[in-house]
Parts: sequence; C-alpha cells; structure tokens
Amino acid sequence: METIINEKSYACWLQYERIEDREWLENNKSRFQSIVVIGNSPILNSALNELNLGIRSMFDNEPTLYKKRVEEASIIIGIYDEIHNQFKELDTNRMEELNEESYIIKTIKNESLLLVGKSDKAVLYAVHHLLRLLQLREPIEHLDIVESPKNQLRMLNQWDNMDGSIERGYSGKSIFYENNRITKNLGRIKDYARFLSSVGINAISINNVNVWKLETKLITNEFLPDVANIADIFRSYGIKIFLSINFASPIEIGQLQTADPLDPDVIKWWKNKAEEIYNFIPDFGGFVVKADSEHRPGPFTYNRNHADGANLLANALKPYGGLVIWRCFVYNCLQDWRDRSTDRAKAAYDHFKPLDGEFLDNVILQVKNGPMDFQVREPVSPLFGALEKTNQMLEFQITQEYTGQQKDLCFLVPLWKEVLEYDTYAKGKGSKVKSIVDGSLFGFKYSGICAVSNIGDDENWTGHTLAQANLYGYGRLIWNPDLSSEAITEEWIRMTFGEDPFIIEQIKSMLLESWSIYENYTAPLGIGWMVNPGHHYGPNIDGYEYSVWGTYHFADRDGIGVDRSIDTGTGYANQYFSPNKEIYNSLDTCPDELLLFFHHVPYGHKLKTGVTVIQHIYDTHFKGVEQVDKLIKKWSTLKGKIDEARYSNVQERLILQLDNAKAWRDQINTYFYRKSGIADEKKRKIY
Ligand code: GCV
Repeated sequence: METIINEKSYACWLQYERIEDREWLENNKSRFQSIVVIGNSPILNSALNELNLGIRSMFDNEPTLYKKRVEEASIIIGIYDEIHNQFKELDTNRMEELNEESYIIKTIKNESLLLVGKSDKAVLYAVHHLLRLLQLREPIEHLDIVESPKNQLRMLNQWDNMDGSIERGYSGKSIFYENNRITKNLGRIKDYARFLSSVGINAISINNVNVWKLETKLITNEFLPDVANIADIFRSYGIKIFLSINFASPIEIGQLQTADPLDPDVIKWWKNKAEEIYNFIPDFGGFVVKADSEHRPGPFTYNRNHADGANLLANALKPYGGLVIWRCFVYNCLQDWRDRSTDRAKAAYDHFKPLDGEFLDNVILQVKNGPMDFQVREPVSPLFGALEKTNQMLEFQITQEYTGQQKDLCFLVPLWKEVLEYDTYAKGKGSKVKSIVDGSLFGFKYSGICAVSNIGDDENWTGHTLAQANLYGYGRLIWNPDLSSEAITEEWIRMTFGEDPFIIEQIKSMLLESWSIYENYTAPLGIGWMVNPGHHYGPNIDGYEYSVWGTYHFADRDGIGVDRSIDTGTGYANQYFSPNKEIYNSLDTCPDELLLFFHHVPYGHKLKTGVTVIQHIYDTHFKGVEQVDKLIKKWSTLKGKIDEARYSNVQERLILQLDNAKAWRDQINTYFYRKSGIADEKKRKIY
C-alpha cells in the first residue's frame, strides 16, 4: 500500500512541500531530527508514519526513530496516561478535564516537542496539527496548544453504490466498489483515511443511503469480511465505519414475510444480525437509515412510526454500543405541489416533532440543514431546536448536487458557517444551531455533524481541484465552528498552493465570492430548484422531477413565490420559534434572500435594497455572468505560477461554468420577462 505523495493534484492539502526558507530552516531544523513514540497501536503507527512522511518531505531529512530514548528525542509523541508521569511540564488538572479526542502540543525545556493525546486518536490529531503548522510556516519555537473538537460525531456519508457509481457524485467512480464487489485497491482508501483524519473526521458510512438490492447484502457474510478490511483501514486513522441499511432487509435477505418493527421474528432477526456484524467488526459504528422517503421502505408500511422503526434497530445495536442514525429527510415525493395543504418544507418537522422523546438514547436524528434539499439558499430547518429530548445531528452536502456539480465553483464553507451561527431562539437568544449539534444546549448524549462526501476516483479526488477546499473546509469547520470562513480558506490555499501572497489573494477572493456568484445566476431570492429533472444541473424553470404536478415557484403574470406565511399561506413560518416566525411571516421583515421562499409577491414588490423583484432578477443574472467572466480572468493571472495540471483543470471548469451561467441568465430572464411583461430598466438584451 504505497502512498502516492508526489502528485500535486492527488496530494490535496497534504503537499508537504520542501521548506525553502533558509532562515526558517536554520532556526528549526534541529527540532525535527528524531522522534520517539511511547506506546504501540495501529493509530499511533499511523501518527508516526505521517509525521515521518511530513518531516522527510518538508526537511529532506529522515528523522531518527528512537524506541525509548525520551531524553534525546526532539519530538515525543504518546498517550497521556502512559506519558504524564515522565513530564512535569504537563498541566495534569487541565488534561484530566479534556475529552478523549483532545491533545496538547508543548515545547518543553530542552526544546523538545511533546505531542500528547488523551487517546491514540488524539495523538494522530496532534501530529496533523503540527504538520499543519509546518506547512503554514507558522512560528513553532514556543508551542503551548490545547485542542478539543467541539463536535462529537464528525462524519462523512458516501453515497457510493457497489457497481462503482456514486449517486450525486461528480468526481469519477467510487473508490470503495467496482464491478459489484468491494475494491481490492485499498491504497486509495488508506489515503482517503489520511486526508479525513488530518481534519479530524471520526466516522464514515460507506454506502449510499438508497440501499439497493446488492447493497442490502453488505451486512451478510458474503461481504462482511471485505467490509471488515475497510474498517481496519479506517480504524487505524481513528475513523469508525457505519453502513446504510435497507429497512426491508428481514424480507430481502432474511426470508421473513415482514419487516414490521414490532414483529418478534423481525426483532430477533435484527438482534442476530447485529451480533454477526460485531463478530466481524467489533467497533462497528452502526446504521444509517433512509426510511419512508423517495420510495425506500420503512415502518409506515406496517402503520408504525419512525420511533418504532429506529428503536427496533437501536435495541439490536445497543449491547455493542452501536448507533442508529435515522434520517429526517422524509416527505411525500408524489405530492401535488398545487395542493397547498401539503407543503414539502413542513414535512420533516411534522413527522418528527411529535415523536420527540420517543427514541432510544442510541438513536440520532439526522436533519438536513434546510427543510428542502441542499438548495443554494434555504432557511435553516425548523427542526433544530424543536427536538429537545432526541439526539440530533446536522447533515450538509459537500457534493455539489444543486450547487454546480463540481463544474461550477461554489465554496460552501460560508453557507455552512451561516447555518451553524443561526439563532433558533429555542431556549431564548443565543440558541445557535452550533450549540444544538454540539450537544450543549439540550445535553444530548450523542450529536454531531455529517455531510455527503464529494470524492471519487478522479486523480484530484473532487473533480474540480478547488472543490478540495469544500472537503477540507468541512472538516475544519466542524472540528471548530468558531473558525472563520476566511481563516479556513487561507489555510487551505496555503497548504495546497504554497506561500505566494498573490496566489493566496487571487484564490481566496475567488472562493469567498463563489457562493454568492452561483446564487446570482441561478434561482433567485430563496425560491430554489428550477433545475433540470434527474441530473439537477442547468436551468429548467418549471423542471425538477418531483414537481410534475404544478410548479413550486408559483409564478404567474402577476407575481412569484411560495406563500408560507401563517394566515394566508401554508403556515410553515409557524414552525419557527419567536421572533424568527414573525420575522419570516411578515413581508416587512423577511430577509430579501429568503423572500420568495416565504412569500408570494408581485413582480413590482420593492426589496429592502429599493429594487423591485423583477429588476433584482434581471440584475443578478446579468451580474452573475459578469462575475464568472471575472473569475476566469482572475484565474488566468495564475498561469505559470501554479502547476499546469491543476491550472488547466480549474480553467476548463471555469469555462463550463460560464456556459452554465449564461444558460441560467438567458432562461431565467426570458422566462420572467415573458411572464411579467415588465422590461429591464437598463434595457439590456434579453434572449
Ligand atoms: C441519496 C435528494 C437527492 C437524492 C438523495 C436524496 C437523499 O433527493 O437528489 O439523490 O438520495 O436527496 O438525501 O436521500
């Protein structure tokens, strides 16, 4: 399993470029001459290997590895319990208070560096932290760092299928499966684990939440030995694996006639199944479940509710410490959009709010950030804060299904940051989403954040090289939601492209503006969708497969938008706590960017900017295309300054983005010009 590190596209943010700054080298080289590891475990081995690799590569010097000579080593790494007696410099009171994933990095008297974790996993995180400092050329003379992750579960969901395809994947084929088998190419999976551990990811589900026929068998002894091999790799990087399961498994692979969660045979079947899985994978994380959603089976078939379904599985996993991650993305995809009594935005809250407190304590409800489906702009799901007695985690989408599919540049950290900072007012002012999902607001036993991954077997992992920033940024942000988007962006650029201030500034502005640019030329003012059915790329104003009965934008000759207000609309606004509900409910206070999500307004309605809705639509769509043009120009200033492979990869995609932006501009502007009959004030050409 040789790790490939010399290819820049492949190496993502772990470039470990040789340090050329002579002064820096002179000052610091002596600190990286030798390493001693106290203790022994697969994770400590990974930590040592990574440290060794990083030092070798950045200093062009192979550090000596000592077994025991702690006094002579320049870097000492180990687990707190095994090490603290030897170092009076460690503040034991402080360390005792920290959780199992915490670490310290400290320069001690004789100038050695001490990297101590509360567990071996934390040691690995400390090593990555040190390597990050080195990659960023930060001062390292007097380190005294204490770090703990803010969120407990920091997870990725793969939507990979065993035929090698990836649902909503835009970066090639699966690195996990090929030809209906689990891949034998474990080297790539190992590198993925390295990247993930470098940003602190500690859990991963390795198959699509839509669990088809073959994937249902992943929990049988036909595939469990291979799943166990994958678990071994991730385990050595501190990452637990989960599987998505099919709720109808007892019927499909168990020869039972029913999957009724209250049926004794079904209960027994899942208990036996859990035992079998844990025989293969003793630290198996648990199940991810999509049930009663988009044609997937679930407890509704048996007139049972989601708590019945989730608790069935939770009981089976409980003896082994396993978790059930039950998704709240439940709605009737066959609904008639003209029927205003069934608003899809209300569905998750309507299904799950009444069940608060009914779930066992090893169930976590997984809630998408918005009430719809990862649109470029949505309000935050009202389920955050509404569930006080049920463990909860937040689901983001790194893969850019509705945000440009890794052809268009759309850096999502600023969007995620907004969600985490959103104040739900569930327990009064300051009840931010980040304090719900880190478990602190309601004292959840389990909580955290997960996201749909954006990687595949493309050489650069993410299709668009700059989309690597979304994966990196996700990990860093969920480790510590208090980090700013700017800080994360700059870190990623410097680690990925080096220290040239010009390169850093150009790419930084491209990334930080990209979400708003994408929003400008696509669906306006929170209305969402308007995408081609099926693949979801490019404009189709009345499109999208689940809106065949009516349009979701409700545009006619007089106005546009969905009335979700309390008195005249679907009442969705009522699912929020005050004052959010009043803010959204009133035309006067509803923020412009969500106006059409909450209200149906005439085209002449004036936004807070003073511009009418129709003029805003024209202006932003012209502007969006101009902005993409500028992105192309900005990127072209980097020609020759960064390697050709990454340069041309991004350039090619920016050109595709321009085509896409023009298509959106032309279709949106024409459609709404024809509908409204109102001309562009600036008399630009509308096709
Ligand atoms: C994996 C959307 C996507 C589906 C996805 C689903 C989900 O509907 O288009 O591809 O299914 O969300 O999150 O379950």
